Amino acid sequence: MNTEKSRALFEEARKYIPGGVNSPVRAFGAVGQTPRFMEYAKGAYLYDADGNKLLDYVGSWGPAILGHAHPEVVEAVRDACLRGLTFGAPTELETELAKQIVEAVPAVEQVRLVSSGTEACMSAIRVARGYTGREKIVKFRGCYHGHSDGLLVKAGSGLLTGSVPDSAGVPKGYAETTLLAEFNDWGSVEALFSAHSDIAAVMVEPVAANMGVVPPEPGFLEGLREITKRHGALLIFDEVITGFRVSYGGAGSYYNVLPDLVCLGKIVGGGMPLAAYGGLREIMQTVAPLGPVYQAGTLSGNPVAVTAGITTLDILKNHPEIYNQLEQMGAVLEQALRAKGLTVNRVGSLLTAFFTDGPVRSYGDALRADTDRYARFFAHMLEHDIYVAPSQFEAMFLSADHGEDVIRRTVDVIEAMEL
Ligand code: KE4
Repeated sequence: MNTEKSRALFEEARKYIPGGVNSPVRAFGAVGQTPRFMEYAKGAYLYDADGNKLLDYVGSWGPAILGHAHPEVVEAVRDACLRGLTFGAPTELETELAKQIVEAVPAVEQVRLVSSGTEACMSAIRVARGYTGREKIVKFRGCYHGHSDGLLVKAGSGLLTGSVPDSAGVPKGYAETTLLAEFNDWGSVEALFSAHSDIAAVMVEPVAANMGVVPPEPGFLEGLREITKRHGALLIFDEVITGFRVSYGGAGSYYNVLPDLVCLGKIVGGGMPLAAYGGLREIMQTVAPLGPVYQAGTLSGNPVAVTAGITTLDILKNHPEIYNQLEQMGAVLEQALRAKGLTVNRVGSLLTAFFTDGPVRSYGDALRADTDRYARFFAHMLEHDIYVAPSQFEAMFLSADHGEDVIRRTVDVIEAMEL
């Protein structure tokens, strides 16, 4: 595969951008390759600067559930641009998207639109602290909720990829108010509630996807719901990945567990910089200008990004067969990877192949994966023009454009793999 142009572009980028990328996981550090610089994308494919056509299983880390450059979304965004990019004033469009989210996500009675998943999670934590008057939060080792200071403690995603789960620059005080539990280990949560009476909230990815995909064990989410209720703490589902991914109603609907607050991102913005947090009306009334919890944003709810979100959710709502297709294609891919002796965790169109023996049901299990073998898997797939996540601790994402022919070709490449 010719990568000359990407190499040159990467060298130039590194002169002006730290690491040559605007988000660390894109640098391909864990797989020891030159990141491919993309020129455009369409459907299930990315087209890089060297003219390589790559079958995409990253999907921009989740947003591209309809495939890249869906014609209806692109047309709606183009029309919105012609009416102005941002007003800094309320629009009817924001109410329309807010209503779609409220109607889709059971726990959400009111919602605030923001510009990134990080902002959504950071704001939800502030609301939980403002609403309960308590300071401490519980997160799970290996879960990632964006890069706000208090949540960058033993985080997943790019931190795990670089095997440094704590960031420099986070004041000690933040780390002291962030308590760590083990995903799928309800006892580790109970121990924290026994030791701390001032826990404001438990934040969890209902399907962990930043240590690789690790689904909740039966009863785990229900257990978090019970213990937070019992102790007067809030349960926050970070559905930035799972929202509108594992089902139209997200993981709360899929597992029938109702949190108090929900964070959304990626799909909800249709690929544009848009995210959201929302929950019970009583809790959301604490948000300014109504209540004492301040949160704001120049580009929050801007009409172009909101239009992309509205159009995307409309298509997903009006075509529920998309989720059936995603489930079926995900199952075929899972089977092919299992046949190679890999441990595969999957929920619908979200999956990870772990290079390890035995089940992966926790952060500790995930850490035992052989990242060198994963790097060889990555190289094998890329040699066959298939683009998977450049890290063992991320997920594969399918889209509505990953039809049978695409999956069949992927299965053939997997079957030919010798790792
Ligand atoms: P953003 O700030 O990147 O929009 O969202 C942060 C975030 C919050 N919550 C969850 C569950 C997330 O997965 C993310 C971001 N996901 C990563 C990939 N695992 C984004 C990719 C990147 O950092 O470049």
